[in-house]
Amino acid sequence: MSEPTVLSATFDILRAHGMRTVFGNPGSNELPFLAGLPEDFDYVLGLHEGVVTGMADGYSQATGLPVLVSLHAASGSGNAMGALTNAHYAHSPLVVLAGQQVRDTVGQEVMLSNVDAALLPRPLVKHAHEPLAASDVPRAVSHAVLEATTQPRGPVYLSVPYDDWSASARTDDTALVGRTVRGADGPSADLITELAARLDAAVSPVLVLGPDVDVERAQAPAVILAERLGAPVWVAPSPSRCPFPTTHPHFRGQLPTGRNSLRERLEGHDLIVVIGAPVFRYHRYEEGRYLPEGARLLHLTQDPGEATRAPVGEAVVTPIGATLAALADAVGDRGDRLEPLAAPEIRRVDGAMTGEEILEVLNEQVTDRVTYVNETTTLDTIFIERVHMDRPDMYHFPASGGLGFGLPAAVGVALARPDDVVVATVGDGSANYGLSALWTAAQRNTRTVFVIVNNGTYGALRGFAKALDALDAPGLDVPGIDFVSLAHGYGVPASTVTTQDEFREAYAAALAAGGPVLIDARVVL
Ligand code: TZD
Ligand code: CA
Repeated sequence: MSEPTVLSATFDILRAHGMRTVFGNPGSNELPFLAGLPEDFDYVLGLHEGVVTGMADGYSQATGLPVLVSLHAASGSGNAMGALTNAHYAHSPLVVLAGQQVRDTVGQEVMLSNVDAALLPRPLVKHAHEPLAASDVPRAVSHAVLEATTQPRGPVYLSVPYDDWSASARTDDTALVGRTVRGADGPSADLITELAARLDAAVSPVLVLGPDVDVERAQAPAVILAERLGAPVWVAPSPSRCPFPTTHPHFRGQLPTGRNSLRERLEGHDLIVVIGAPVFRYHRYEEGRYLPEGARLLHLTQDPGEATRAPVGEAVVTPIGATLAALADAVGDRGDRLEPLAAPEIRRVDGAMTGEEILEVLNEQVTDRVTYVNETTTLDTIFIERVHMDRPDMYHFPASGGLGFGLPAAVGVALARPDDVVVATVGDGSANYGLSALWTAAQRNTRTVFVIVNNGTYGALRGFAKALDALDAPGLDVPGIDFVSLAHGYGVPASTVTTQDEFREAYAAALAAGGPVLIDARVVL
């Protein structure tokens, strides 16, 4: 066997962490790394770094594993920054490996030097580094992966000069392969007893659940907790995942993103228990108080940053899954069960299709092998309220609101779950930020149904323009985009539909297809 090199030691570490699927877009600096890629690794090429990173984000969310992203120097990293905002707020453990020029030429700023590499991706990564010597690269790779996967999880960044890869590895680098990092203990018996007593003492508790409940696969204990408390359940604003079955009778919907409208929904409750979400991820600015009169807020999160920056409430930093499971057991059963809300009216317009009618068809044709990726900014709130999702891990939305996640993440989820169908409902505006993911979908023949919810405009911005008295703003419409031709250009079969019946038929065929299909669904705003 040949002497271990920095490169071979790196692949051993990646393999030990289950990181054999690499998403990338290459350049000269990365070629020495890529040329050594072992046969059991799979390099998934994306044509733009935002798409590469979005695919990796989807793949990581669907597998729960850290994922290596190979990017080209500063320019490739720069292109990935928008997608990194989503990975950051989704707590996705992406390990971004950026290729650097030859170590001793970076100071001269030769072409494709990544000057001040560790500074570049801040503040979107929790850790950024460029090792000071080739011999430190394997340790730095191990460090980066452990940092990404330790709570709060999130993307990290490592810049490696390309002449480092062929250097000899240190003998004790082999020990890096077995390293793990665990948090301190889970929730203590004392903590659970104290929290359960607070919940039992509340007259009218309400649960507000966030994406980390879904990340931790803790929907089942959340259901038990809600039932035993007789408590309604809301999804915290701007959710990137769906933490509670939307078909459950206690489900009340998604909290709005403005202070006043949110507070009004929680009126009448004396204890608001927020689990696995920030308090709160507001979007629309409304001057007003955070909580209803007399209400207390208890915040259970595993992100110390979420805990420290919240404007109200009492926070406990604790693992969400274990805490929910213990609390579900510990609280008393009040015997109160809630009636489900009445089904909402579906808006219909003569001779045209509405977005709500699209969601209706998703419900008609749902199977237990569907995952949704949604990036329709006018349907974002009602998607969770209306679409029947009775399984965990069934819904993704860009976690920071940074568009360009939908199409790439759908491809990433589909690559991670080849037996499922991923349905990506994406606005006609949003689609353009990640369009070239269609190419990877075609090349990999992923089972993805891309539904372009096409209203010809940046619909959400029209709503904001009204609220902000900025209706004269230019650049709000996006007419003249031929998605069918674009899809064909990337190798994806596509058609246009203009009525709900046409959509119903096209959608059924797309679900049954063995590969990617795009439906350009024309809707009225
Ligand atoms: N650029 C990026 C990367 N992210 C963003 N969030 C925006 C711009 C701003 N933006 C929004 O926040 S919503 C939106 C934009 C441009 C309109 C999206 O239009 P759409 O969806 O066609 O995808 P709707 O349903 O018509 O709103
Ligand atoms: Ca639109």
